[in-house]
Amino acid sequence: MFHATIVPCVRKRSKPASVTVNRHEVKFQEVRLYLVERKMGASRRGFLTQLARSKGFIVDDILSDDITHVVSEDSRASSLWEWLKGCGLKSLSKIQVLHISWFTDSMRAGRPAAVENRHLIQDTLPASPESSTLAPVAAISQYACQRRTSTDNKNKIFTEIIQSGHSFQVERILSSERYQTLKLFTSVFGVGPKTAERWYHMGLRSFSDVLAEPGIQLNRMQQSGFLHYGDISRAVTKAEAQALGNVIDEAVHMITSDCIVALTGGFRRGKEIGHDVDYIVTTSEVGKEECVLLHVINCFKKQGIVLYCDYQPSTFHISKLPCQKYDAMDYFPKCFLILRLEASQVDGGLNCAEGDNRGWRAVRLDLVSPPMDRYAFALLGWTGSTQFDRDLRRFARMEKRMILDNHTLYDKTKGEFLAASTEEDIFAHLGLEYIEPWQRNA
Ligand code: DCT
Ligand code: MG
Repeated sequence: MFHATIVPCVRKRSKPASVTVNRHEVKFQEVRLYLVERKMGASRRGFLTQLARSKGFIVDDILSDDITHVVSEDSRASSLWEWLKGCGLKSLSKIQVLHISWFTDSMRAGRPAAVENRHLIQDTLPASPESSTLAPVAAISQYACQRRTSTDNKNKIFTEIIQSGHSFQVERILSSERYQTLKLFTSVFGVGPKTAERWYHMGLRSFSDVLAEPGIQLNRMQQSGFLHYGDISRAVTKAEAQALGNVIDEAVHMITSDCIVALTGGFRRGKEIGHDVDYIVTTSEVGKEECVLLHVINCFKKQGIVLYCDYQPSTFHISKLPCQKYDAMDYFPKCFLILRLEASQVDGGLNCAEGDNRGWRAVRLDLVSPPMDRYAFALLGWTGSTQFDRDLRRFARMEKRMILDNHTLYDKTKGEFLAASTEEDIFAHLGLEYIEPWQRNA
């Protein structure tokens, strides 16, 4: 909430621009700014006001219906909008509510900058209790969790940027030797940005450079990454993901009928291809999930289909919650695998390189086993997309004072965990309209 002393009460201005404005030549009659003092502070507000006026902008000290642009340094949309709505303006919908970045862009340009999406501070408050929490159709919410993004309209905004002439700098970076080399190295399973950077600084530029360098000791993961590079850098199809589901089903049903095998990741979001396959494997008996996962891995090993296996036991403990680490891996037992998938198991055959008649291919598979009371959170997190998850967490933190991760949802205001047995429950706790998995392709 905004403090009463810094929030000027709204009065209909009887006179046009203030006296101070008249000391400067007004160049932009059609633009009238109001700078929100909260977060900005009185002295910075005074300085920015003078700066803008010296460049020919009209800046009013009082918020009124004459204002065209409200500029705020506080990006917490909900408290800003709560205050704006309480100001009794007649035509708030006509006012652009903008982040300070629009102001600095305008000062730099010496004229009002064109309003871009990134400048907007969207109204995230519901207009009335029963109304939709999705952003109005015309405005695009800054949060991916308030947008419905199917697989066919991914990256539309970025593509627009590219087409509208800002691509020059982007293209220069993308075509640089450093970028291309890092991209090549990080495409190997087990090679992260740090290792890629180290190899680049050693003067290495190709896989043969890396493999011929005596000073490099590849770990087990990287060895498998190079060994199966051709297969695991080729896309996995939906049919192959489903075939892996059957393989997991068979293994899991050998020990218990009380089990859940659920496809997550990109394929649950309706993608036709992916870089790997992600499944949740668990049981409704809390505490038994780790056994189920170990059993599945053992089954795979007995069948001779494990090409690589990195099992990570549970590090889950209630005292670690809520997890404050942003973007951290979750604590559930999980396993990163490379499996051998037979052509005969896949509807329509394998996605193989031309001329490849081995009759099998290597595929990356991730398995995670959350205890059943955490299932909804794990399913939501592992379904992604990564960007959707990030925005959902950011929305929870910034707009609701809640902490969301793959284990739980914690309400900081109430000081309590909010239980959920379905994804719908989680969206409801956050006051968001439910977004279907295939609409989470942000
Ligand atoms: N995820 C997570 N915690 C992490 C990393 C990822 O919860 N530390 C989630 C986000 C998406 C999901 O797991 C699956 O990850 P990926 O397989 O990397 O993403 P994807 O959307 O399935 O992409 P692809 O289709 O290329 O596999
Ligand atoms: Mg995936």
